[in-house]
Amino acid sequence: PLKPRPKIIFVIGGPGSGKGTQSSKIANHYGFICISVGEILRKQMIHHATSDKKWELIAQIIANGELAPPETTIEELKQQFIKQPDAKGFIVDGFPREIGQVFTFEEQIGSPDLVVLLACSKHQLRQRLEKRGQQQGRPDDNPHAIEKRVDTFKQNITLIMKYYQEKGVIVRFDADREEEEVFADIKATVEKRLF
Ligand code: UP5
Ligand code: MG
Repeated sequence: PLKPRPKIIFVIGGPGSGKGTQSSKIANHYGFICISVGEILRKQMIHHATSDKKWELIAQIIANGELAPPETTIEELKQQFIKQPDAKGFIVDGFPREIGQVFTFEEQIGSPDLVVLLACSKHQLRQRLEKRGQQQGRPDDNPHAIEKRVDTFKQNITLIMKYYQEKGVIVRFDADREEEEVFADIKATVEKRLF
């Protein structure tokens, strides 16, 4: 018998909405592979930053809170899918970021079974990221880049939402709540829609 196609779940939302937190919870719970596009880009940029002009530029873009070139992003993401053909499912944290990426992913990889949208107030986003900035120092957790990341998200989310609403695959979650409360709701939705 044919193996079932791996499930694909996108987790999107503003910066600090809990994408990374919820994505790893879902992945752990269902034994899915978690792919964080932001993490991959950060790793690559640290690895190549001093030796490669392309990644030097991407490091600057990310530190500014803007979007990395879509070709590079898709290429990195595609590698992860190719590398792990036997996965039961993939959780993609922080992708797509703009409507062009929605189409490119669909052409080159496939369509998501579910899109989890984490809706979080701007106040809550800022508070979480400023706190993390003091503790960990991600290069883009400074007030200027945080504002830019929020703006970039706001500019792009409307078209993405509209597209997935028409397909009937997007579900919005109130992400201002406690981690566990948010996760319980996501789990109920995943169970209903994917299994
Ligand atoms: N936290 C989480 N949930 C909480 C809750 N319910 N209550 C209280 N606190 C909660 O969470 C953020 C912080 O809040 C953490 O300290 C957490 O403990 C706490 P996290 O789970 O990290 O949220 P997340 O949404 O993942 O926030 P993140 O900062 O990672 O979001 P971004 O969207 O900014 O970051 P990402 O890594 O996805 O992208 C970074 C950059 O990469 C982008 O700005 C862009 O430049 C680039 N990029 C692209 O160009 N293209 C892509 O496709 C992807 C990324
Ligand atoms: Mg994250």
